[in-house]
Amino acid sequence: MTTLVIGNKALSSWSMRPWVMMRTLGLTFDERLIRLDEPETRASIKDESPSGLVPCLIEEDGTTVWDSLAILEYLNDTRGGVWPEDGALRVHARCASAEMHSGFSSLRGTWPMDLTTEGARLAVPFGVRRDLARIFTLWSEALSRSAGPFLYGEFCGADAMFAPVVTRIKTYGPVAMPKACEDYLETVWTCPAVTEWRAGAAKEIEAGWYPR
Ligand SMILES: N[C@@H](CCC(=O)N[C@@H](CS)C(=O)NCC(=O)O)C(=O)O
Repeated sequence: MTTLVIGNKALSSWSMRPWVMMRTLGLTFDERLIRLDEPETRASIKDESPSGLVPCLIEEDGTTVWDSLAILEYLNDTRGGVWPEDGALRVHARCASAEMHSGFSSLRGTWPMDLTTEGARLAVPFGVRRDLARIFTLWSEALSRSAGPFLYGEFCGADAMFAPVVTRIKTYGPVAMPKACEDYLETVWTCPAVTEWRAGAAKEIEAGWYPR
């Protein structure tokens, strides 16, 4: 069976992306969770993933895909359904996903995904504000082209890429944004795959993984 190697559900934003996509596509896969920030984390991940990072998808035939966006592209090639069918929407979705993958470093660095601290209400420094403004522009463009409820209509790879932005805003916000973006935020936060991921994070908290 296909295996997806991931990190903690409360913390690993890059793992969340392919996981929610695979769940939404209804794919059957084994999940192998390696706890981050433990003395043996690096060695355990290195046994599975050539980059020493999660996520990493491993097929039964040994095919190994070790990067979140590469996993989405691989899933699209092998299973289909990751990107919108409409060509213009597909280009936009891929550009938005690439921009998320390579950019928004202030948002990612200052507001790390952390589902253990819901309601943390951090300050919104300039870099975060600038990144969020660009993200809301992207979301607004996509939603006006597709009419929602997800960025390009149905849940697709771009929604998976932005899902950890939704959780960050839920954790550290509120943040003012256009109404269409607010609706989108709730759509992602409550969709089945993201709800299931959050339930997994809640179990980690209950199990005492994050002592205060
Ligand atoms: N560009 C990579 C980034 C992967 C990444 O940074 N993963 C983090 C967890 S979210 C990791 O594996 N960290 C290993 C560690 O903390 O030892 C991707 O898109 O998959």
